[in-house]
Amino acid sequence: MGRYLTDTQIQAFRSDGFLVVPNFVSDDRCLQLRERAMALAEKHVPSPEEATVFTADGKPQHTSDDYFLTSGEQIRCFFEKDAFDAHGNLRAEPHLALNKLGHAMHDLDPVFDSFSRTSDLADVASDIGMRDPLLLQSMYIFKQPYIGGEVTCHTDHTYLWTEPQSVVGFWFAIDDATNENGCMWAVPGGHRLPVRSRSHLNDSRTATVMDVLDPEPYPLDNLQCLEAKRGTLVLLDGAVPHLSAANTSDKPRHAYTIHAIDGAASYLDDNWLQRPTLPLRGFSLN
Ligand SMILES: O=C(O)CCC(=O)C(=O)O
Repeated sequence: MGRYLTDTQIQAFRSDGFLVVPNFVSDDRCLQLRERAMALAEKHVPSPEEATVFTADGKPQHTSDDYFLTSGEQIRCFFEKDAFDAHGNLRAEPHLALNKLGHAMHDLDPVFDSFSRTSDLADVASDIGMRDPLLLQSMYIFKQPYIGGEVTCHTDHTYLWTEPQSVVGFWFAIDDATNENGCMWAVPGGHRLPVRSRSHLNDSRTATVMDVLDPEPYPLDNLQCLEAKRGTLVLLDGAVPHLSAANTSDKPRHAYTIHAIDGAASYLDDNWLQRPTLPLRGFSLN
C-alpha cells in the first residue's frame, strides 16, 4: 500500500477531524461523473406523484418511507422540498428538481464504481488508519440553484453507527463549492466531542427514530468554511459536526460523497441503511 497524504495532512486530519485535499481528481473525471449523474437522474426519476422528498434541515419527511429505507442497495432519486409549488406541482423538470441520488451507485453503476475505487483513495484510507475500508453508501448531491436545501449540523456517525466509531466521509466537489452556492462548514476539533444523537430503525423497522444522547447544541462559533474547487476531496471524520447552507444562488453545487466504514468495527443491525443482498467492497477495483 502506498502513501498519498503527507504527515502534515494526516496530523491536520487527526487534529481538526477534516481535511481539504485540492486537485485530488481531474476536471475530466468530475465532468464525466456529472454527466453520468444527470443521465441516471433522468433514467431513475419517479413521477412527481410517487416523489420522495429528502430533507436534511432537521424536519425529516422521508424516514418512514419504504423508498428511502430500502435505497441502500439501489439507485434512487430524492426530490428537493422546494421543488414543489403550493399546489404540489414541480417547478422544474423532474431531474432538475432532485436533492440527491442514493445510495449504491458505487456498486451498481460502472462510471460511479470506477470513480469510487482508485489506488489513491485506497492509499488515503490507509493513511488515515482505516484497516479494512468498506464503501457503505454513496450520494450524488445536486444542491440545485435556488432550491438546493440546507443540511443542518450533524455527524455521519449519528446515521451510520459502528462500534467503535469508524465512518469516514470522502466528499468530492464536482462543481466549485463556494460560500455563495452552499459549501460545507465544519467544527474544527469537533470530532473529539461526544456524538449528540443516534438515528436508528424503530422496532418494526418501518421508520427511523432519533435518540438524543446530549441535548447541548454543537458549538458553532468557530466553524470553518470548506470552500472547494472542482476535483477537491474533503475528508470528514464520522464524528465531526458539519453542515451546509441552502443554495440560493443561480449556480449549481454538485458533489459526490462516499461514506466508508472499517470492516474491523461492527455495523449495527438497527442502522437505517442495510444491505442484505449486496456485499460491501473496499476501494480496490476487483
Ligand atoms: O454536501 C453537503 O452539503 C453535505 C454532505 C454531507 O453532509 C455528507 O457528505 O456527510
